[in-house]
Amino acid sequence: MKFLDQAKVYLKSGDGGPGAVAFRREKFIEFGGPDGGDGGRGGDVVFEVVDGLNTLIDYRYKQHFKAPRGHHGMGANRNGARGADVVLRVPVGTQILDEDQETVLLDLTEAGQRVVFLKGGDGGFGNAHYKTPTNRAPRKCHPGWPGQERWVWLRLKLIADAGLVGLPNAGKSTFLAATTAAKPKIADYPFTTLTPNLGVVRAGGEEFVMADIPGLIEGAHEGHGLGDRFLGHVERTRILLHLIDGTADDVAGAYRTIRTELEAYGGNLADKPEIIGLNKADALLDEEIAGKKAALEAESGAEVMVLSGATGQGVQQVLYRLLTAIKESKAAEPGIINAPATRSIPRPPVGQKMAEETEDGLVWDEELGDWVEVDQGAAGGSPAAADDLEDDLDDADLEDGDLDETDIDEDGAGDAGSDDEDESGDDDGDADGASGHDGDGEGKHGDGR
Ligand SMILES: Nc1nc2c(ncn2[C@@H]2O[C@H](COP(=O)(O)OP(=O)(O)OP(=O)(O)O)[C@@H](O)[C@H]2O)c(=O)[nH]1
Ligand SMILES: [Mg+2]
Repeated sequence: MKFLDQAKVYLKSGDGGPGAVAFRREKFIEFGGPDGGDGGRGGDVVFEVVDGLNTLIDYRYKQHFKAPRGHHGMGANRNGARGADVVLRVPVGTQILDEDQETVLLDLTEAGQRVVFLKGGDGGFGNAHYKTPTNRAPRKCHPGWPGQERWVWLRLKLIADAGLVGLPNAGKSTFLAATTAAKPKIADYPFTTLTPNLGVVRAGGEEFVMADIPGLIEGAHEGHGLGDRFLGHVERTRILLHLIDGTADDVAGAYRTIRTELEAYGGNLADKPEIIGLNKADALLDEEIAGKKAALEAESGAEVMVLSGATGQGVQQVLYRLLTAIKESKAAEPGIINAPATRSIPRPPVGQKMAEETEDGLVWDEELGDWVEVDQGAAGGSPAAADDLEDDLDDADLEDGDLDETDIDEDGAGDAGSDDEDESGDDDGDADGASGHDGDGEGKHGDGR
């Protein structure tokens, strides 16, 4: 099954059904009175956490979820039926984020959990409800209350006890394959792993879950390589195993690169306990091991374990360390590790389009296939652009105006205005700036932004 860990969906709960206006009509019963029933409630939007699911792939194919409205009321005091609920089944570890991708609205961490996220609107009253001693034949009913609607992001953060981090090719997947039954892809080129893998480690009669994520490179927090968004999958782990390729020349540099990325990612990652492993020891001479271990220890200020995922050397000791730390952490904090909302470089998930513009002033450029900054100058009406233009115009006037044909002509009064440019002030400047692009500038730009 394909892996997808974020999706944007539209949710709407059902509107309430309208009440009815009806009167009892029966032979020999005069003035039977109002008997319009109430409308039914609209359906709710419900999240249900299911076991055995570890992807949000279903939400790539269907992104709009609308619960049906409540049925209308009817005569003879019959109330409308309520609308059916819409149930979204999500994997354990899914967070529901607001459109800003920062506010966590729901954190679904337990299998079987069921949360009503949007309530359906209440049904309206029928006319039977409105009868009073003074108005015994009301022709009034309520149309029902609307449901709620909103766009939300679903973000899956896998739940594992230990997480593997490191540069590409550090041997993370090899380590996972050696210690668990998982069969991740392993190859001697960077970015072999494209999506996270989970495996269950059995050590010393106990088990824990380990997560292998794609490698990080320098600048991952700016979107380089595969970016840092897969780091979300180790946010809930209790400990990180940081593997360093021993065959690399600069092991200290490799360690530093990853630490920088962990810090840049934010959340709780940089503060997580970490075990440092100098990997691929089988391919190194003893003196190389000693030198590189010392370099790493000097850089990190912590103990460095030497191992080889390929031959199994030192692996048991690492597992034992991991298990001990996990047990300690579980004793101190039995619940699932809280994962704060972290925002990585927004990228539209495959097959989905994101909002036109992000808060950072970035727009998605279809052709470039990347986020680009909004060109403030092109927007025309921005004060900075207007000021620049004003300066240009002033300069041009003083120097007998190269710009005359282009911009100053349009002002008409440009030359006259230049005499008292200081008094005429910013307002003119703004108007000029806008008029360069479209005559009625301000209002238009105001709407546009
Ligand atoms: N000699 C030796 N080679 C290893 C060891 N562990 C991994 N390798 C080799 O290193 C290469 C990369 O291993 P992977 O396990 O795919 O590395 P990774 O960290 O998962 O890489 P990405 O998924 O690209 O981030 C493969 O060719 C492995 O055979 C080891 O302990 N010793
Ligand atoms: Mg890998």
